[in-house]
Amino acid sequence: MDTTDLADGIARGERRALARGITLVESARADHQAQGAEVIAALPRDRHALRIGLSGTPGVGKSTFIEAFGMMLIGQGLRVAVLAVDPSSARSGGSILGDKTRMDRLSREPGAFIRPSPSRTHLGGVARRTREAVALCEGAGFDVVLIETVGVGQSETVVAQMADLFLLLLAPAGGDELQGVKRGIMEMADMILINKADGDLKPAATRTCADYAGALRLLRKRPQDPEGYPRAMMVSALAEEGLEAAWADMQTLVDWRRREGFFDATRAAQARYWFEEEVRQALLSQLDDPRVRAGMDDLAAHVAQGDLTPVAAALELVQTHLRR
Ligand SMILES: Nc1nc2c(ncn2[C@@H]2O[C@H](COP(=O)(O)OP(=O)(O)OP(=O)(O)O)[C@@H](O)[C@H]2O)c(=O)[nH]1
Ligand SMILES: [Mg+2]
Repeated sequence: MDTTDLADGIARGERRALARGITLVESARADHQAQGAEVIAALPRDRHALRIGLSGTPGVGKSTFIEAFGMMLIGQGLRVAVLAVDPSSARSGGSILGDKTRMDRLSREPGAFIRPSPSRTHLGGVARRTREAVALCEGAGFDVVLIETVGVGQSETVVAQMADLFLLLLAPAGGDELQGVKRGIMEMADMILINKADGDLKPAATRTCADYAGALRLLRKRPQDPEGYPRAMMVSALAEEGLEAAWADMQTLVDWRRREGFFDATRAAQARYWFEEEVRQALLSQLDDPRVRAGMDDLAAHVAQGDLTPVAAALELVQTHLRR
């Protein structure tokens, strides 16, 4: 495989080349991953997409929103890529098929690219693959990269750490309680979108939106936010309402952050974070080496017999068995 040809194809915006590039970075094979890295290195560096992270629990309307929001962006002449981070192996091919039908219009647009999540991989691997897929989409000249994740546990953090904007999609709540959204996730959100604000659900959506607007005001002010952000607003992905307003507010926020230097500062901080994360992963992966494993088992036996303290044994392992 000629990685230069592939990179050229991606840089020309060819979707098939992009799909092949993503397949390389998603592969479990080391040689494929190395080729993928070569492709990324050969891409033009002056292209930058707006990276938008989107999270929400199953059924809140993420796919419907992405379809409608994506079509609106396409209508404005923008090219849109959609990636997904899905760490749970529980989600089967059924959801991906479901997504294909829910994103039917978008998937047929020449200016759009939709890539379902690689399944059955652990979160550490998913994070790297998704970042590389984002880099490939940027190199292919997409204007907006939407990174979707289902709101379960850690994946929001992963997505928020690779996005310029992080959106939380919520459904209208029945009661007056704040749908058990974890504080940590609220604190990551730049905008909370109350979806399904249509028909019978409109009054509940209005209440939910007010509740979250209030909750957001109570959070500690973040330096990267202008007055009025993070904000909560209502949308209907199904009725295609509120999407332009949401996009306008996103652009206001991004423009402000660019002017004030927070946009670049956040990307720099994210790059640092991922560097450190890669170091952690590389160190951890050394523990999978059979010789290290054997040394560890040996030391563990001594620890179990009481010949060595856990601390002393750990130090010995690090000093004698790990590559330095
Ligand atoms: N009334 C109303 N229904 C909506 C809206 N958006 C989505 N739905 C419906 O909610 C259901 C779930 O929508 P999806 O877009 O599949 O939700 P999702 O968040 O992608 O779900 P998962 O992929 O399972 O995580 C579907 O029946 C949609 O038609 C909306 O704005 N209003
Ligand atoms: Mg979906």
